[in-house]
Parts: sequence; C-alpha cells; structure tokens
Amino acid sequence: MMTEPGFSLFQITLQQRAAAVEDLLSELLSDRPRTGEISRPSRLMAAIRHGVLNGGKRLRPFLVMESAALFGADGPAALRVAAALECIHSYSLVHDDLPAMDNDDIRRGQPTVHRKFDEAAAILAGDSLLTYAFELIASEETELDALARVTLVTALARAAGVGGMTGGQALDLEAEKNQPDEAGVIRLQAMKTGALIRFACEAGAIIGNADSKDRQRLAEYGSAVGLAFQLADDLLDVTADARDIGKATGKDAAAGKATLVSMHGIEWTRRQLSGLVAQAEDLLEPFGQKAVLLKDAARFIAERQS
Ligand code: GRG
Repeated sequence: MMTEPGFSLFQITLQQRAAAVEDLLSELLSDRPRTGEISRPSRLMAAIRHGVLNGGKRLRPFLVMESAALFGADGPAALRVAAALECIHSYSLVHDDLPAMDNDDIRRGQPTVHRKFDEAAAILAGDSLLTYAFELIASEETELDALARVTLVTALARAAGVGGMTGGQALDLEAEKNQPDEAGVIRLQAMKTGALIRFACEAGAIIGNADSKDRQRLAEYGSAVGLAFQLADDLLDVTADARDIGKATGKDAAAGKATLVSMHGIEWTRRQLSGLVAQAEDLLEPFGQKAVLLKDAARFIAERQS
C-alpha cells in the first residue's frame, strides 16, 4: 500500500480500522430496534452514541483487528468483536466520569455523558453498552463457530469483571486512601486498564483459531502493551496540557494517588516504556513481517501524546 506523505502506514491503518469500526458502531447503535428488541428509547440511544461515537482513538479495536490479521482473520467477525470491545471500553469511560467515581466534565474534548444528559442516562448508557457487547459476540450473526464465541465471551467477561477492569477500578478508588506499594500499583493497573488490552490481543488469536502457544504469545504482548498504555497515561497526567489530550490532567497528584511515575520519576518511566516496547517486539518476532504494525502500535502507545 502507498502511504500518504507525512503519515506512516501504521497511522493510516489505525484511521482505516477506526473508520470501519465506527461505521459498524453507528449502524448497531442507531435508533432502529434490532431483531428481538421491543423499542429503542431515543434519549438513551443519543446518550449511548455520545459516549461511543465521540472521537476515541479506537486502539483496542485496532489491536483486535491486527492480532486477527496475523492469522488471516481480520474480517467481519473480528470487526464485530472489535466493536463489542469498544462498547465495553466506552461504558467504562462513561461510568468512570460519573461524580461517584472520577467526577469529570470533559472526555475526548467534549462534555461527559452525565454532563450533556444526566447521571441516570449515563448509568443506563453504560449498562446498555456492557450488555450489548456480550450480545454482539454471542450472536449467531458473528461468523464464528459456537466454541469460539463462548471462548471470547468468557475471556471478555473475565477481563471486564471483578478479576479485571471493575476489580481494578475498585482497587484504584481504594488507592487514594491506602497507598499501595509498587506491586500493588502494578496489579491494579494490570486489572483496570491492562486486562481489556490483553483481551484485545488474545481475541485476535481466538478469532484466528490460533494454537495455544500463539494465543499465549498474543496475550503476553497485550499485557506488555497494557502496562505501557497505563504508564504513558500516568506520564501524560504529569506532563500534558488538558487541552491537548481532551481531559483533565494533574488528577493523580491532586488526589494524592501513587503511580509508578510519582514513585520513580519521569526518566525512569521513559526507560520502562522503552523496555516494554522491546519486550512487545520480541514477543512478535516469530510472526515476522506480518507483525510490523503491531510492533508500531506498541511504540505508538508508549509514546502517545493523547
Ligand atoms: C468505571 C467500571 C469502570 C471502570 C473504569 C478503564 C477505567 C476503569 C477507567 C478509565 C479511567 C482512565 C482515564 C484510565 C486511564 C487509562 C484509560 C482507559 C484511558 C482512556 O483510554 P484511551 O486513551 O481513550 O484509549 P480513547 O478516548 O482514545 O478511547
């Protein structure tokens, strides 16, 4: 493929994958009731669309699609799983922004869902996205055999649940009071943000019917990238301007929350990020040229500015 001047193949592919998943999400989240539904309340649907179709980077869908591409499986089934994962990610942001959690007014440069609508709408939008994600994967419209769909549903439920994202969020809320040590911070981050990113990469292997060795390799790549993602996020909280990243900054320090950046400093964090990128690249070595965009993704996530 020819690349446009100034844009890398990675950036172009990220945009193309994002556009494809957004097209599918627009269709899936329209006001039109789908088979088996009685109706779709229009204000709730508007709140849901505001939470999902408002300009995210779509990194998790990209990771699903590119991991599936390693096994020649980046077709419609992978796109539906990618869309389902973005529904869960978006729900987590909508709920995380609520007054009872992080109490944020701006997300992706726009008013948060509870600010534009109200708290009840934000809670229901998140609940709806969570359940819809599982329907999307389990549905017979997803062109995968039943075992693959059940395997994906199980892995996603674990990643999003008490042993993953929601458990990590609970530990994170406690962290402001009980100041976890380094191992505690790494564990809570692996749960809160790492688990969904790990799932994104492992999902590609499940969709592609990969053997257990390759599935494990992709999951480990996802863990390295997940940790890098969170470290980069903590770094941005210290170094970035809120206008540039479309959300509030300086929140960790204001909340007295320990992060690896507050424990070890900016230079240590940058060295760790380089080490995680190298680890991610090593894990992808057996896939050769096919994995070049996933290697770029690891670097992009570690060096991201938003
Ligand atoms: C409330 C159930 C529940 C869980 C919340 C993931 C999470 C757990 C909260 C998000 C809070 C937060 C800002 C965490 C930092 C890492 C993160 C998930 C950032 C946002 O993800 P991006 O950068 O966002 O991929 P976009 O907007 O590009 O989709």
